[in-house]
Amino acid sequence: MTAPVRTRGSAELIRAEEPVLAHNYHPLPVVVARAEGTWVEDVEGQRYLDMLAGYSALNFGHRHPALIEAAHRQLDRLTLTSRAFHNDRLAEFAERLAALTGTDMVLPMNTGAEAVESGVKVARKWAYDVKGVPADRATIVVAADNFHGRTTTIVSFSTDETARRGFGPFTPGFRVVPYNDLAALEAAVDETTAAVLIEPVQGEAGVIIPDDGYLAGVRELTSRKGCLFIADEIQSGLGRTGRTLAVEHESVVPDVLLLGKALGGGIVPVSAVVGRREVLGVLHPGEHGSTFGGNPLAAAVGTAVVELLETGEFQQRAAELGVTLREGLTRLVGKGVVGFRARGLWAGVDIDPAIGTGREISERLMREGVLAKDTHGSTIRLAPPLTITGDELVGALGALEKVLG
Ligand code: IF1
Repeated sequence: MTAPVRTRGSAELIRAEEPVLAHNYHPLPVVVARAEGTWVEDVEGQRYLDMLAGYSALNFGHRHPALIEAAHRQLDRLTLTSRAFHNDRLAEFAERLAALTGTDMVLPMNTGAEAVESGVKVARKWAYDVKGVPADRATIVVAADNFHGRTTTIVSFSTDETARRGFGPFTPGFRVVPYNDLAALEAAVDETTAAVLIEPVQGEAGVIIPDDGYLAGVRELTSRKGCLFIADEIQSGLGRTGRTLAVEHESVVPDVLLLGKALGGGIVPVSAVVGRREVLGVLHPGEHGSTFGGNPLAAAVGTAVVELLETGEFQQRAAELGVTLREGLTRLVGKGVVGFRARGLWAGVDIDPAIGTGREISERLMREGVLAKDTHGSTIRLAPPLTITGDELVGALGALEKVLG
């Protein structure tokens, strides 16, 4: 007889984690046991509206039926081959992702950080093999207050001391300039520059939206100076801002796009570097790889995600409900909200510090049945699944108004 499933309560489970789980997070005191759509349920059966959506990994809500069906179907056929062999899912995933993003070539990876690391390696190799930069001299220009992941090379170019402290020595070859500053970027790009790597909207920094024209300016500058424009759309992409890609708000086409999070539908880690064949074509057999990159389960789920995005329905929903989000936040300015930035179903909301820290506001929202997360200081991030209904969104805004009152 199989052992009965031991159902420990939330408090007991939180206590049980303490001695055995690394303390690299400070989670809200909620223990989620099941979820569907925009709602999660804790161990005691208490329901919460999810306004974080896995930091934009759950754009299609928890356990979207089409994605779960694709996963179940593939689980019953084939889950992993490694890329030592072909599998029957990968071609369609690559074809449809390239078509969705308007690119020629796809490098399938797993996590966002792996896509960023792969983008750095491809840009450097392009600089040596195509642009002619002398060996080991390539530079990549990034923005201050960036967030691109947690690996040692990526935190090498972070400007967040908490993300860097204790992890040196760091990878050289990166230059940091202020975000949203084309003059500074112009001064930093020279003949050694392989690429400019930026987020079209800076997520962790607090949903920082650049001035109109900035992305177009980066595109013009990188084209003129002969280096690559790499857009990290891992958080901003795949419908979040009301478009398939956030760069579409300025009709800009980067050379390389980094995708992740929602590409795996909130089911399996799926990321990808997509771009022009001239760039991704610098990789040859044996030069880069990953055990799980492009695995058939990831490809099957990734294809189902692309299929959801091909209709434009989720992008439309984010754009339309983004109006409700903006209107609701505008009404709260002066009532505890000192300012906000919003694009599509994504907002960074600056709370009056006198009312509380972002963490304290998140804890109060939790008690109102809404899960959200602070970024820094007194800023909270709102990024619900794109499946949220207008009524649910209005309810979440009502909860925010209540906790600010
Ligand atoms: C954590 C932050 C968000 C990302 C962008 C690459 C990655 C991320 C623009 C790396 C990942 C995650 C990491 C996660 C929380 C979350 C986060 F708060 F950390 F900064 F979203 F803003 N590029 N962001 O946002 O992707 O390797 O994680 O798959 O580290 O706590 P990953």
